[in-house]
Amino acid sequence: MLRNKTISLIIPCKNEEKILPETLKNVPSYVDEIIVVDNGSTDNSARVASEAGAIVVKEPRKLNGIGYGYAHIKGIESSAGDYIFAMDADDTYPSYQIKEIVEYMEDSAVEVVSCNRLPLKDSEVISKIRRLGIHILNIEIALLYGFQIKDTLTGMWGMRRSALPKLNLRMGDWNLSPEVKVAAITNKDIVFAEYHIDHFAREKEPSKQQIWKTGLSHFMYILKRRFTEDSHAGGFVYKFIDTKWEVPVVKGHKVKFAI
Ligand SMILES: Nc1nc2c(ncn2[C@@H]2O[C@H](COP(=O)(O)OP(=O)(O)OP(=O)(O)O)[C@@H](O)[C@H]2O)c(=O)[nH]1
Ligand SMILES: [Mg+2]
Repeated sequence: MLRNKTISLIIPCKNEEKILPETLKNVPSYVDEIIVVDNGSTDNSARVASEAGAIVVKEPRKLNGIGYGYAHIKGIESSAGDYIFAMDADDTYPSYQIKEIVEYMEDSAVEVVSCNRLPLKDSEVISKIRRLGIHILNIEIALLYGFQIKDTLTGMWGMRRSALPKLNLRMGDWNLSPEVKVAAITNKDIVFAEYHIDHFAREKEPSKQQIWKTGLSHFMYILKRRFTEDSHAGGFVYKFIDTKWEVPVVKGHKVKFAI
């Protein structure tokens, strides 16, 4: 608990038994509940998590073989905190920064914080090709939505419970990650900000990420979403496709900024 507010931390997990104890050990004691959402692990991740004191929830659903988004959605449904944070199981995100982020949110009107990894202190931590992919998606969002985000794909974020119904998160696969940011940016009732965090290299467990496939899926998701459910949104490209050459201002782009 911080400033009388309870904090839930959701950790999606698939086969991370070697690194999970380290990740959980590093979570500060002011975090009220840690929910590890196991999505079909074939190793001892679930046992390791419950031995470390986490609540373990199972979520079997997958979309195209990936259950990352379903795991987050299940974790949110199972959580009770005033603040809901999320991060990966692979000990690459700084749970020790949750305190400063909550204080920052408490002292401002910010409702959703995306924890931006860039620029990195150690450039080796995310490969060049992945960083290029992140920049391409950042540019895509800037062109389509007129908002400059610095890290579309961070796996760490925090939000007040009040933001949840407004975000309406639905993506079951990896696209939940860009969905969180785009949903927050486009919602006129959500005050969104990025917050610069530390980031570390994945160790002990090998990466199972298929970066080209996932990257293309993100690109298509952001593009499709802009012309379907976000067709009201403004954006740089809009003036080229709107015959009146008007750039609509998205109402409520109040405090969309980065620190
Ligand atoms: N619930 C669930 N979690 C998954 C799934 N695949 C991966 N995860 C977890 O989601 C988080 C992010 O996955 P990562 O493999 O770290 O993805 P990444 O950070 O993009 O790439 P690497 O760290 O290089 O592998 C980790 O905590 C994984 O254990 C899945 O299908 N279901
Ligand atoms: Mg990772």
